[in-house]
Amino acid sequence: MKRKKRILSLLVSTAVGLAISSGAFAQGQLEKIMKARGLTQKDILAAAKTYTPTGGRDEYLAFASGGQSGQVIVYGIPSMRILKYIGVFTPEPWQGYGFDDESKAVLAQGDVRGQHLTYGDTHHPAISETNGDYDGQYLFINDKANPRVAVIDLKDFETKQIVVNPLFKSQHGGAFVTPNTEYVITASQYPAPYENGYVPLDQFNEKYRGGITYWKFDRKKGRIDPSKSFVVEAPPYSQDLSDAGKLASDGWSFTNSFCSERYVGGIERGRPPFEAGCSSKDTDFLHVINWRKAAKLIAEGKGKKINGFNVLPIDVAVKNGVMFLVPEPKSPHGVDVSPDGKYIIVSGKLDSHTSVYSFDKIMKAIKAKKFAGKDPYGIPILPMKDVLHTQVQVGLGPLHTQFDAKKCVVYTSIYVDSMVTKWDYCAGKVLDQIHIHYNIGHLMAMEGDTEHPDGKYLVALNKLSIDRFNPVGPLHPQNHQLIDISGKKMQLLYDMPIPLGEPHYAVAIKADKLKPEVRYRSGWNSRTDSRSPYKTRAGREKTERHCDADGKCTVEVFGTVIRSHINPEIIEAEQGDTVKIHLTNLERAEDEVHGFAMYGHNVQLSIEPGKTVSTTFVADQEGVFPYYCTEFCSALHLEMEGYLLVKPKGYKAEKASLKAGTVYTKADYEKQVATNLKTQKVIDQVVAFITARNFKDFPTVVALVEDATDQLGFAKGAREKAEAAAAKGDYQNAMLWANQWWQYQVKTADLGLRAKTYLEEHGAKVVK
Ligand code: K7E
Ligand code: CUA
Repeated sequence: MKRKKRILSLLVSTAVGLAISSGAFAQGQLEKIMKARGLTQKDILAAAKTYTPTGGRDEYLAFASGGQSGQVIVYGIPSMRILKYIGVFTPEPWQGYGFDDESKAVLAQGDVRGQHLTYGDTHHPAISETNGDYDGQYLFINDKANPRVAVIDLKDFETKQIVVNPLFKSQHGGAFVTPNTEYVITASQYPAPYENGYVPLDQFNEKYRGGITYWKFDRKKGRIDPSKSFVVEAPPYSQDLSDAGKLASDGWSFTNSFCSERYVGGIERGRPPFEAGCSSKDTDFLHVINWRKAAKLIAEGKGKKINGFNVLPIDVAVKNGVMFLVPEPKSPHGVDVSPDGKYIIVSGKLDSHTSVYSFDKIMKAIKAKKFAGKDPYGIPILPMKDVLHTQVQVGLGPLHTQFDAKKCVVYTSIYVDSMVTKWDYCAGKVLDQIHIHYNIGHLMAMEGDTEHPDGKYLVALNKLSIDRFNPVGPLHPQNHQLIDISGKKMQLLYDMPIPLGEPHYAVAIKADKLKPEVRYRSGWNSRTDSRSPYKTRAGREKTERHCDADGKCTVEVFGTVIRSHINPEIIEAEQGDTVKIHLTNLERAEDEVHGFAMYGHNVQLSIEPGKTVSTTFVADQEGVFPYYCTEFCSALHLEMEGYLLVKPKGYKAEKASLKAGTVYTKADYEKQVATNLKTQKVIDQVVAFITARNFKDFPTVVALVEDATDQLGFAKGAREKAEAAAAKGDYQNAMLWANQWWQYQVKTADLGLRAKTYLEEHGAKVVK
């Protein structure tokens, strides 16, 4: 009891930040809460390890596959707070992904055989590496269903490119990068003919093929270059996961397979199903590939082109010592290379062992030409016993392995037993086991597949959550479980439900390696990373209507958005016109995003500071179509609105002037001016506060000040218009412009106050 009290008071003093002397009250509070919520000391300890105080940041960022949602999920560790869903293969309206023309062009790159696809089955994200460690620049992810790879730039967490594999008809074993991201590796899964035509299944052995694709990544451009990419042809063995060699095994890659039986099902014809036929042999094949040599052969013209893509045929690969096979236990799943590159760990789903292969022994066997024979395609098979380092009994249904910071220590997911096994692959012994809820697939340790894993935390990515959360219908959330691996025994800390498709793989990077931007350069097309030709400056907004020789007309809007108006606010078109709207966000302040939604046209844009986005549609119905900003961006956000007016063909206006609304007088105008002059005094005080301090030492404040200066400039312009109208006795417009003058002042004050708060919170100093 005494010990328990001591732990408690320690916890309280650290967690609540109170000195021991004043801890008694908090301790009493804590005990009360623990009792009321039924929490144990273990729970409190777990909470202290994951709880991140308000405003706090996480040590790691995880990128998880969103499975068949076709997205990537970004969350923090250890808090397990979701930060973003990145639209990748699936439209995502909040981000305008798949709604603005710029991102539609990215999704269209992923069309397969003329078919536009609006989902993907994402499995394995990979962070770009430099010298075998995450560099935080790019993220890649595969689509298993439609063999594609997407490139996400971690400068802005946006999808920039989708490439389609023109040979494969499914693609699972990727994305995995080589140690300097020279290539992004993806392997086919279900064998199929490379060509797109019909080939009967009785030609399976001869015409159906697997393969491993090495996508050349052009880091300067930040894009994959398909013309320099290639496929190493492989037998129809149902290739599964891959991993790239590193250090000792750099230049090589490893891909396993689960149906070297080459079985073809047909359950409806009375044949045993695939599952029986694909698991009948005791072993399948690990493919060991010298990708560096393969790349050289392709460069020398030793490959051939199929569907316009480079292919290294099996016979050329075999003749040049590019491909070897190693038997691996029954229907394996994961293949993982150790941080030093010396060992390759393979887990057989139907075996209770993991098999550790020695790269050194593999090389020795190859050098000595010590083969156990050849497969039907002439590929040399290395004798299993000669290249095995050890086999360890880890539990039933081992799948994937991740590496700890501690030498030789690894974690393997055990699917059937719902466990994680911690074991030593050098000495070949089990160290610890922990139960998982339920049926773990992949698992992720911090930077756990690099040359320098961080250890600390492990996340179990589970296939089922069953009874772990409040029930929400037959479709359950997915369950990511956070485990503390810093001690000798693993400790379960937290369950995080994710309401998106199956979590396959995830990768976690130290957060301080990421350097995302907070705004775009002005007028930026974020998808091509270049200045948009539609960039529009303040005061240069315009709407044009041009018609071609066939009388087809286009209304083209070059507009801007800034708190709190969309310019233009009225767009006119004739029924049948094509409407193109380009909008540039003029804001420079952090997080000042505007949205743009329009009635009835499937238009929803996200316009982050500096970004230019476009939408194109046909105004095929006459009518009135309001549009508005979809982000609550300021006090007058609801007023951030406008109308698209689509007139019937040949419509003639009765009167050309706009005269709706309230009528204002000289008194109204003068009252508004008095308010504005008072507001200016407040602004002057804030400006005095800022300029008296070393604000130039704070880039965030400098940006805010620039933005505020802009707004104040706009205020000046509006004031001039108001005064000009008043001089002419036009109090209607004088009042409206005086009001607009005030709106700009409010925005200036808002920015100024944000800057002032920042300076106060960051200890700015008074300068002389
Ligand atoms: Cu779900 Cu890597 Cu596609 Cu295993 S994979 S679990
Ligand atoms: Cu911009 Cu609301």
